[in-house]
Amino acid sequence: MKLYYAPGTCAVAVWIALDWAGADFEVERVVLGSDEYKKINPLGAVPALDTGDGKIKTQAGAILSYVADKYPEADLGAYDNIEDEFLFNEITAFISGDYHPAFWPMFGPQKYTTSTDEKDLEKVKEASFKSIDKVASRLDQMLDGREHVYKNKRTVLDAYAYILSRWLKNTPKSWKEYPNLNKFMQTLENDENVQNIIKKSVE
Ligand SMILES: N[C@@H](CCC(=O)N[C@@H](CS)C(=O)NCC(=O)O)C(=O)O
Repeated sequence: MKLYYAPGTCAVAVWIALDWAGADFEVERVVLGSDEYKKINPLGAVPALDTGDGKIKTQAGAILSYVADKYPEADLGAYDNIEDEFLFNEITAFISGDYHPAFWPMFGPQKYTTSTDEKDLEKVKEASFKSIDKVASRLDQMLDGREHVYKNKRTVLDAYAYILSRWLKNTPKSWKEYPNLNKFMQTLENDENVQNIIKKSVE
């Protein structure tokens, strides 16, 4: 199995999840949007996972769910009943569909305006800070009274929320300013395995 990744991206969450699952996998660093990588994922985005069946898997939320299902002994997914599975899918959709996209204008302001003026690009970034604060506040609320994103257990969603929340350091409000998120982040910041993966991913 091979994970395609780029440093600092949501693909590193998949790397952590595969590690937690005890999976046998290799990683390949790619250049986002390059012609070469578009042969793997036509959208040029990471993550992409090659599980060897001739079909490349994409979309972080779907891949993380796949990892949880493929390695049940690692117990990284939802509890087995319809309400708990719904909650897991709801949180996944929040992270993929609300949390992650809130950061896009900050990382790529040129995609959100036809202007090339630096001041206009800065304004797009500034506008994103409000949306980012909204979703980060929601995540903080979800973490109230618990150590994990999903209920009381470690799941692949912890890796997902952790990697994306590290991006808050590029906004005026770091994750330290969201009390529950801060506690959650500290736990993963102190996790040696997680930090080793982050180090390896930038090498
Ligand atoms: N919907 C995709 C979005 C993936 C995505 O935006 N990945 C970012 C890195 S975190 C990326 O590769 N951006 C480069 C690009 O889209 O060109 C998913 O959830 O996996």
